[in-house]
Amino acid sequence: MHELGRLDELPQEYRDALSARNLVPLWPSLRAVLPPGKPQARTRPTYWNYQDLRPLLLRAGELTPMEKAERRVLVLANPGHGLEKMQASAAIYLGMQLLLPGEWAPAHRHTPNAVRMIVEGEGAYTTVNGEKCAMQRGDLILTPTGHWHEHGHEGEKPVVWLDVLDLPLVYYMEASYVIEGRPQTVQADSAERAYRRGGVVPSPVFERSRQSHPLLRYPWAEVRAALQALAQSQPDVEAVQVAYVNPETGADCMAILGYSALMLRPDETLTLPARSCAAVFHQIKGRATVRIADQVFELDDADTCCAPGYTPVTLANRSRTEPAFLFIADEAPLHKKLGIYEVCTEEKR
Ligand code: 1HN
Repeated sequence: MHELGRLDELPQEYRDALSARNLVPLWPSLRAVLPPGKPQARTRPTYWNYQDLRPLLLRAGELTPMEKAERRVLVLANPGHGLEKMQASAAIYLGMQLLLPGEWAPAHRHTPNAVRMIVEGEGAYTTVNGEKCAMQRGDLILTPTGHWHEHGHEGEKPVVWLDVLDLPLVYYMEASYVIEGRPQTVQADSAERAYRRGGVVPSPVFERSRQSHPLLRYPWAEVRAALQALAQSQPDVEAVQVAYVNPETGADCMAILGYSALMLRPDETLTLPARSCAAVFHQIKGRATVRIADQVFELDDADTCCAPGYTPVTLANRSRTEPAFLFIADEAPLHKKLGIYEVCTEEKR
């Protein structure tokens, strides 16, 4: 690929004349916006150790009362994007949120989609459009775009969860905003009971659910049981992985980011093919080694790391006796909708 003309090769009066008319020559920047063979990722392989950040999060609980925070969060920011951008990847935002006993995070709704993966503690809940969702370690709770949500805590010890949002994308689209609300009235029943078992959905004679997000809480006990059953029933399956889906349609549970849980059998090593989308790996339980390009991260309980797109990722269980469970968030639904999704089978030049 030959070199193109540089900006400094153009006469200053010509450049000034262009700028004055809001015009820009393409050729000095063409290689930057269209690099050969493979994108130039800002997203860097990055790792956050939970035991290391936990005291700082608890300290935020002493330094900043809820009234002054609304959401008490330490953002897991990727240095490749600049910390102030609060991005883990191009489309993914990650944050560790702390709620102390008796505290309450007021109701609001916003355009970015959020999910929460519960990390530690008991007795907290999120109410989403009137449905009170208990928060227990490993549970996944959805807060889709436009849904009212507030958090409360009736337990005794601090509760922490990982927030995953598509905020960077929605913000970039100039579509990010919030509406404040009043405390929600809690409904008597939950969708979780209506969608008690996969493969069987409520089917009234007249019509099926038209809700875009019929199920809001995916309890860890059920997801873990599904993984263990899959590992037992299909010992040859390449990856013991389940996707969090809409039980009515089987499609990704959220429109922009995809969510799944993966079990590494004792001693197992698994190489995920490079895909166009970035991904986040969060250790629900166990000890996994995550190799991303030339970086190696040793994940323990509640540790998190992120990988840029177009990069193979190798996961290895460090235990010879216990399974390791990972929660994965990726940008695959977004890439598929945009038509830019790729599984990279051969090495990019
Ligand atoms: C938000 O609404 C929550 O509701 C957490 O818990 C993190 C980060 C950015 C924008 C909105 C929450 C958030 C957020």
